[in-house]
Amino acid sequence: MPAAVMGVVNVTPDSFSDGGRFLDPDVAVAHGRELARQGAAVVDVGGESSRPGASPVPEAEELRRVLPVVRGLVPHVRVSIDTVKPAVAAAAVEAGASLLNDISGALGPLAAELGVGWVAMHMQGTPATMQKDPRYDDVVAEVHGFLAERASAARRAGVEEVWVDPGIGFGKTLGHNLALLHHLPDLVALGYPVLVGTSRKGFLGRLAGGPGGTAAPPSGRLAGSLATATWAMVAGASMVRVHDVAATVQAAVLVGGKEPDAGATGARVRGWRDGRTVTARGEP
Ligand code: PMM
Repeated sequence: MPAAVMGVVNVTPDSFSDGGRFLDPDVAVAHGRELARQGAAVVDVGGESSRPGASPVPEAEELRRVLPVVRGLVPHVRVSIDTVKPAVAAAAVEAGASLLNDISGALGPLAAELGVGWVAMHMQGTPATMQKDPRYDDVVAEVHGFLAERASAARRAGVEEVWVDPGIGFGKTLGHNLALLHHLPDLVALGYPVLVGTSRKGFLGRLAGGPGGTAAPPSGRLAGSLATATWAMVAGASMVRVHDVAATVQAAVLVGGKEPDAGATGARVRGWRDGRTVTARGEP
């Protein structure tokens, strides 16, 4: 089955690539529905930017941003909530979100309590400081070790749907990101479904290069975004988190090697059964 595509809707004024575009809940919902129409199996709603240097958002403000958008999207597509705040996660699940996208890798026990899926992501430090001087003795061993430990603890606590994500760009240099991408097959071999998010990230801007030796802006990073998403899917990732859904769905179909069903716009994963992703019709 092709990998699933997770579309991003950031309800924030300051996210690095789409900040400020979807602050109006109606606009955010319309965009999320459009991503679903393009073939996103999951739409990831976030109300706090995690770009390097971003400051935390008060809980009440984050709730105000995300809840109307979660409510508006739930009838149309599977919704994940991108938050590190337990109260925001709980309220979003109450509103219908069924996947907790947790960049802190700390909310496994809460996902067990709420009875929803959980994405455990690796991050060194916090968004405010993470890109200052990230260091590892062995980035691949440390990230994979952290994820294996958190994922198995969450399974033991009763979370059925546990995803692992190496956290590309979260406290990592260009070299760290490239090493983690190169070793994705080893992360897949741990046995948990893998989610990877490289879309429009800074290291791709550095690779693409802009005028005068500067990094290419987010709008100039599609080639690197697609190349890395395609590689991630070839390496066995089960889901990629992206802004450019339509293009990535094409890549997912190509990597999957099977024609999509008539009427389907792309690779759709609606649910989760017996430890495997399933399509809307419950097929593996
Ligand atoms: N990246 C961002 C935000 N949330 N969640 C997961 N699981 N993995 C990621 O790589 C990830 C994430 C930052 O990107 P954005 O500001 O464009 O949302």
